[in-house]
Amino acid sequence: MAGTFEAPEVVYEELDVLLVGGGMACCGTAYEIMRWAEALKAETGKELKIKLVDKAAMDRSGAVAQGLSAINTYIGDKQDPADYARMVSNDLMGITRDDLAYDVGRNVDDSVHLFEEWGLPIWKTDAEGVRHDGAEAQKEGLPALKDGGQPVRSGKWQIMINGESYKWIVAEAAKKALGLDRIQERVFIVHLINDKNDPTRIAGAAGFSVRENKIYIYKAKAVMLAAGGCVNLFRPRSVGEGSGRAWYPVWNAGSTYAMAAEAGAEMTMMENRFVPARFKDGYGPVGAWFLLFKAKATNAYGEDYMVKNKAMLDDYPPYGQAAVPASCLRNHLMLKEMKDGRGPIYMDTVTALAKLAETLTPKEVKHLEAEAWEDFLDMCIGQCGIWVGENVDPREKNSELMPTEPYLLGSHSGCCGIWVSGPTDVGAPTTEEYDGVPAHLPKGWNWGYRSMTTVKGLFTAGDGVGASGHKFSSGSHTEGRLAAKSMVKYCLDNADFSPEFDETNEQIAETIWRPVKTFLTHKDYTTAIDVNPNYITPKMLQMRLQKIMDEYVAGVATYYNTNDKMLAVAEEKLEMLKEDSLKLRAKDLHELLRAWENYHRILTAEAHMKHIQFREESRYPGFYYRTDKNFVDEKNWHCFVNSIYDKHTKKWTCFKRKHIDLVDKSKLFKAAAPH
Ligand code: SFD
Ligand code: AMP
Repeated sequence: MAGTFEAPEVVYEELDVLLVGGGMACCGTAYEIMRWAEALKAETGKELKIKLVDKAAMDRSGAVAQGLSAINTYIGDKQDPADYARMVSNDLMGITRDDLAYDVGRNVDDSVHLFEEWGLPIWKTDAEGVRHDGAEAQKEGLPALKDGGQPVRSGKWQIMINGESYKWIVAEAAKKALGLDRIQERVFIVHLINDKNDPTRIAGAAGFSVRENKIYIYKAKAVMLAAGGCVNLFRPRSVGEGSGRAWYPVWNAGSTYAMAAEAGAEMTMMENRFVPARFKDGYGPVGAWFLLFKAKATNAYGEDYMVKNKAMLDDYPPYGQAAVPASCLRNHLMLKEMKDGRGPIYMDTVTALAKLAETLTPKEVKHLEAEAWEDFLDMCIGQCGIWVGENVDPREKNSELMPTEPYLLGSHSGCCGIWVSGPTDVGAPTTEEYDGVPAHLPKGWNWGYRSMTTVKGLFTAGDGVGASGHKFSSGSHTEGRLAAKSMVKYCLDNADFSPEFDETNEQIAETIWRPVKTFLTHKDYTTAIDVNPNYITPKMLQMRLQKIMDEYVAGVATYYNTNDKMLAVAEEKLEMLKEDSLKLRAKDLHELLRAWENYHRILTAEAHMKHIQFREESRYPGFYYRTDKNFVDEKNWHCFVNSIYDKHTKKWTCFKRKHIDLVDKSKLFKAAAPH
């Protein structure tokens, strides 16, 4: 019977594997898992019941929705995975898991080759050294990457694509592999469910349809949780008519981090954040400008702050000595100019394009100019609107850059996320053993199944995996694929396990629908639907969260500064906000979505605040500063900060985990510096 808003239908399904999310990572899992599931069926006759649920429509869901114009991780034949692990570590101030980065590095090209096979046009350099965009390269029949075709590199790790339809292409392959019957779109997962008999094990997940009055409850042995990063937990720079614009997608609402934490998974590096420098107001990407067009950013007086403020890098040995300073340090040098009143900051597009015209043919220049527009059209259409609206011709007028509000993510230039089990064959063999197999990784880095969290049966990938950033679209897909294989193995090894929920179906349904009930119970108390002492609207709650984070947890309002006292204020206010979230109202399904997204944001924000509070240093200058501990303290804090949340007491416990380099990092630094 179809449900009503007052009494939703409850749909219950028993599965072996549930995939939560339909972005790059889950598309990777979806593509890969069927191969292993079919092999399992051939061998044992057992058919795994698999389902993917996405809160949106896979063709355009997740961070790649608008498309991209570069694949930021492609190793190619001139570098190796260890170089990649080194770069990842350097950009994230030395604290990343080399095992995870190396594993992505040695597998990522295979995903890129698949994208090309599925039809993604990739720019190529021909035998004469002439560049062809993706469409032209296809038309000219230039060799595929896997057959030795040479990509056009925008940077050392990045390759150019014609990527407006990137997500369509990747989703199509995932859908084809999985089959449409195994996909349920427009279902928002609200929380994961633990096993009744073993709280450290996963038993399923529950959510609701954002189109129909239906609650979905899934029982599953293994769950892939890859629901992206977290946006809009800080007050954004965009206000008024620009409100809603952000750099990372607003629909990535911290679901991955919040749900994993509530299920008891160990989190890692939740203090890390990404504050991208972006074209002001439109949030347009800068990578192509810096790397492909070789543009420089300057202060208002035309001075290159990377040169002018270079000495500031010496405050951060050894990271300051790296050939390419970390993204946060680049921000650090930029912020100096802004704070000292020498803003605005500009991307010097005029000089860059004029310089290119000196060496390129007119046809090539025309093509690059078109690419400057297409870069935005591919992945940030709003920025084109601003260029058009403000009469910007990049050959004649420079554009302002601005450091944005902070974002939490684990796949782009950030590394917050969940602590996962690493590969079994990376690192030096140790004397430890795991289930009789000699261990390769430091203690606590591997517990058998690649990409499994510390909750048995719960896996993650992409933005979900902590301590290993710079995976981007291709690396996230790769991680999804790597997890697929171990998820099938987990199901095989746990064939006799039958999950039991630690809460009843009635309790689950009641929790999910609580904001609706709150609304229906109290709506007639006032005549103005949004003004009511008995409930809080999702929008109001979001503003309250953003204000707390902005003003006390190093948002743009304080130039990314915070201190122990401000964090203590935030701690108290967030706790009260979490309490008040029980009063969220939902007047329709759209608000129900917003209500739960904001609940996920609160938990993510709380984790971020607690980790910054615990780490008594400023590990990421330019992303945030603890003014009471405004230094990088290699001696005491060259370590992971991990945490566990207790869903019953609603308390976080933070602790240190030892960091070990598996790849030699000395190559990174020009001068030998103490490490
Ligand atoms: O210009 C639920 N990214 C770039 N990657 C590149 O390779 N090249 C670039 O050029 C990149 N750039 C870039 C990028 C992203 C954005 C937004 C811009 C520019 C403007 C990064 C990648 O896009 C990113 O690394 C990956 O997409 C991460 O993959 P993944 O799978 O971890 O996240 P996702 O793709 O966002 O997917 C999330 C999915 O979860 C769903 N979802 N489903 C059910 N229940 C819930 N509660 C859910 N919550 C979320 C979503 O719908 C989605 O399907 S540039 O900056 O460098
Ligand atoms: P972005 O557009 O800033 O997201 O960057 C896209 C890619 O270019 C990412 O791999 C970044 O790490 C890299 N990148 C961006 N700006 C710079 C820069 N100034 N120097 C080196 N790499 C950069």
